[in-house]
Amino acid sequence: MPRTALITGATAGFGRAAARKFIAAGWQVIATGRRSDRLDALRAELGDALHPACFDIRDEAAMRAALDALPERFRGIDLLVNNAGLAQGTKPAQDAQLSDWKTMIDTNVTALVTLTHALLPTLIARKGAVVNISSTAATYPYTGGNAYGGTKAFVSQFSLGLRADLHGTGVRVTTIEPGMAETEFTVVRTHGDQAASDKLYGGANPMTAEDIADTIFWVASQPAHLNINRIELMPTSQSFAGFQVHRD
Ligand code: NDP
Ligand code: 8X3
Repeated sequence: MPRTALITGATAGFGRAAARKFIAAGWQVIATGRRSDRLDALRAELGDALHPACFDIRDEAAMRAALDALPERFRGIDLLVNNAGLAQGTKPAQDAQLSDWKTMIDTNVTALVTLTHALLPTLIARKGAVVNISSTAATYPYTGGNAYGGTKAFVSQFSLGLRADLHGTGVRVTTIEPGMAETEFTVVRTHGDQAASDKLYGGANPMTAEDIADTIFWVASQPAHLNINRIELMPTSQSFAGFQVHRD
């Protein structure tokens, strides 16, 4: 019987690349997202090893209905990849939209903990694993990162807490903290500004969705006695800058 991964946010970016990677390696994948046309296309591409589950991850009732509706052969989930997430806005806090902050918190934090809580009994029964997609923004603040960085700091710290609580259960927990990777992330963040996305990534040789999918897969492929706690990765072109100083 193949192992089963539930990958949230599999209609684009890291999640879609991960769905392809895991299915190519013989896993079954439950792929989630809101865009049913993308999920249908992925099902057509990858075949019946993929189960599409279309729902807004912020909608707890829809999430639970999708879990309840899983076909029998997809119910034994061995791996939860909490990947669905987003940034909204690049403005400093004093100019940011509160609605953008709430969207990020609802998606990156509340939905992530809700799904994790729902799947813990299954994951414990199967000695499974959780991979949480955080960000370098969890550790390194930058102007305009405000609530996004806050949500990702939550994800990283929640992962460590989960790991402590799951001590002795055999369930593994890993946080992956990527830096700049070219996906639909910046188009979403800028509310649809493809030119801004092209400008950000242009000439920077950013990481790709496949780089992160390979990392998720590598984590999931480690032997049961080995837990990767945390991985931080960046493109070679990206590094650190100093503090800013305001002068009168
Ligand atoms: P994409 O925008 O390419 O993909 C995001 C995925 O999340 C989509 O499949 C989208 O599906 C899903 N998603 C977003 N909101 C919801 C929602 N309300 N309900 C269901 N699904 C949702 O971005 P990435 O692949 O880059 O991002 C994946 C994760 O990686 C995110 O958590 C992001 O914060 C993180 N990350 C990204 C980095 C980057 O540089 N790209 C770096 C570090 C971390 P749909 O729209 O169909 O619902
Ligand atoms: C996405 C990376 O640097 O845009 O998490 O915050 S960054």
